[in-house]
Amino acid sequence: MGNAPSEPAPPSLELEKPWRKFDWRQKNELKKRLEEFSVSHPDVKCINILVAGQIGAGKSSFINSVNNTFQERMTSSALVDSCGGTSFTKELKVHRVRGVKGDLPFYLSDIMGLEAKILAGTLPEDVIKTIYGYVRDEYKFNPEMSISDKNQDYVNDPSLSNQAFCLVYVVDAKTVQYIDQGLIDKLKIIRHAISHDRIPQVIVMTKVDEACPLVKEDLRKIYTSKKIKEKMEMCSEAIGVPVNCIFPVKNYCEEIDVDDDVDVLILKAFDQIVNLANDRLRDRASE
Ligand SMILES: Nc1nc2c(ncn2[C@@H]2O[C@H](COP(=O)(O)OP(=O)(O)O)[C@@H](O)[C@H]2O)c(=O)[nH]1
Ligand SMILES: [Mg+2]
Repeated sequence: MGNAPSEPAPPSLELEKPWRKFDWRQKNELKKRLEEFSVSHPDVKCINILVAGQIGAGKSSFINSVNNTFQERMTSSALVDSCGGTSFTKELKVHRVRGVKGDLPFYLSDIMGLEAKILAGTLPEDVIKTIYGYVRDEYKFNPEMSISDKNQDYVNDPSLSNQAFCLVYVVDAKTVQYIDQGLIDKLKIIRHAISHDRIPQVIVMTKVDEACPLVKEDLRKIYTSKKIKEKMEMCSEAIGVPVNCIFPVKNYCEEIDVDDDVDVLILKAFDQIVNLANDRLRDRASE
């Protein structure tokens, strides 16, 4: 009786070379640049960014993670829903990005979850109206009816400062393969409405730690993980956004201290978001 033939080694989950070049030492440089950021339009003091996505995708956690990075501690300005289920954020909530040395010139607006069913979550019309600045902070969305100009929270004549100059769509890496057609259709309506205005769109893909065991163990494997690369491609195909506009991140959730690797991924995504928004504002200034 000889030895049983050894089982073939399982295929590796890791690529030899990273699929995206990434400098893990750029945290301080990115942070400094964002802390000293100046808005490219003379009439706009702060850039508004709208954060949309499905319930539980990690929108509120992303907003908190951006603040944690700049404040160098855990913050909880956006309430995180750890129970799942229905959307915790039922109203528009605008969050200022704050740093240790003072406020930064950015607002992140947290919007109620966008759901696949026609009458669930925010209506696409409400997302579009929010992007164009027609919806006041703390407006409670009605999933059955879009806000009308009769509503006291309707801004009749929004200024450039009320408008959002980047739409961030938050997607959960664990569930990208199950993105529902109903949701894709809702997103199409939104993208169609804002694309002629060239409002940039970025996808933040969260929960990379839960989507890949390698990454859970070591976040630096995010760009050598086959699984994450696959998820990014699926996401790009389903939503129709190029891979270079998708940023994988791990949000702060269980930590009690900030971490350089978590920070640098969050900062890279945020840097790209504000630069795209600022480019659009610069164009608006010359139109
Ligand atoms: N492991 C992990 N959990 C996350 C991440 N982002 C969010 N979560 C968890 O996912 C749940 C929903 O997050 P939340 O921010 O409330 O989602 P929202 O409904 O889109 O605002 C919470 O339990 C979070 O702690 C992440 O990157 N990794
Ligand atoms: Mg939320």
